[in-house]
Amino acid sequence: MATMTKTSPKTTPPSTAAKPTRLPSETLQQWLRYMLLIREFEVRCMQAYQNKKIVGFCHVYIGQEAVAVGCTAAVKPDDPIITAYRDHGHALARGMDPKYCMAEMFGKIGGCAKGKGGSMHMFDKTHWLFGGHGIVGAQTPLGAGLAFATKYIDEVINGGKSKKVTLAFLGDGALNQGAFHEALNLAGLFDLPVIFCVENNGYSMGTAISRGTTMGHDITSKAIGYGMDSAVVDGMDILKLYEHFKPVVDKARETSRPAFVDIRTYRYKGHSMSDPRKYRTKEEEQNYEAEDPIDRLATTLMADYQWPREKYDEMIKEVRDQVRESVEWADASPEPPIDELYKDVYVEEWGPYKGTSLPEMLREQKD
Ligand SMILES: Cc1ncc(C[n+]2csc(CCOP(=O)(O)OP(=O)(O)O)c2C)c(N)n1
Ligand SMILES: [Mg+2]
Repeated sequence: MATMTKTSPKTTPPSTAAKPTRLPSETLQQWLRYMLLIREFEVRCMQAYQNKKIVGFCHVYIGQEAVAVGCTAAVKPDDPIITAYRDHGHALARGMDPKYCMAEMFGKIGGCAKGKGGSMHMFDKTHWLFGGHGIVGAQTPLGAGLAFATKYIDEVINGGKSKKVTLAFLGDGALNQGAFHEALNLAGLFDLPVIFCVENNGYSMGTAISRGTTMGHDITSKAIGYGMDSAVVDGMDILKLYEHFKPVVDKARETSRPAFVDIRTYRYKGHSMSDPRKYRTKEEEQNYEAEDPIDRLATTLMADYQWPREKYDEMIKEVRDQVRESVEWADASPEPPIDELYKDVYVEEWGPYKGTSLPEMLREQKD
């Protein structure tokens, strides 16, 4: 178990980092494609919501694309990831086929959770994505638990050859939840390789963090109390994000210690589909949109890597087609049959439902 003197927590301001190595053009193109995919996916979700193809809660990720794509790029494909309810971006960045993601949005059987979870519950076992959670902060102790499990398996079964790092994403609003503090405390005590990635978009629903919603002016001060390193990173510029986030991941893997990262970002749209955003000015939104993470990366590729404009147009078209196809696929996917209601609730079928499907039970009841 760790002692508080083991590491001296410190905050790393982005400006002090060494000059980044030039990443290959292909890597940047891949990131751009993922960011475009998320943006287009979300735009189509908003349309589908207005057309009542998607119902219930729906929180889109537009503006925050660089965070999911950049952070995911900094870990290995089999490092666990867990997040809150603004989760479509993480699922797509992790490699979920957009058709499974869209079918989940539509509540169809073809969805990643057979249409039983919807927007807030994207799960993908093959891509090590553990949700998608609707209760603010609830995923943070689960993130610590994932790190505990991977560390235990690595040390006890794999002889230290499979060190993993878990990314636990949360919003700035989750900083005030008790579960978050319990998770940080245990992660610090048990030396858990988990990074608490705060997607600090400045708002918890309609309340701005700048109004003083959480104690400590610099949110990284929370990490100090739990004996872990922290960093502040720019979430609107994927190159800067990767440059500062990757060393945090590498260190967590090497030292098996947790870390806390304040990722500065912005959501362009409302908290959810029913939010008219009256609590902030158009000017504020336009200022962020002028620094758009997708435009920024595309500009870098074209200006610094001589990537042709036609290739960008081609990429946009391919992504649009892919998302349109995913909408069509989701639309065509059937509704979940009624006996799905009692499946996937317990590992083993339980109680009165054991061995009997719901339609059979209803039939029996009628007789
Ligand atoms: C425990 C709990 N309290 C309240 C809510 C209602 N609620 C849903 S989202 C939200 C705001 C969270 O904001 P933040 O964590 O910053 O995430 P963001 O929406 O900005 O991504 C609240 C209060 C909830 N889902 N769970
Ligand atoms: Mg927020």
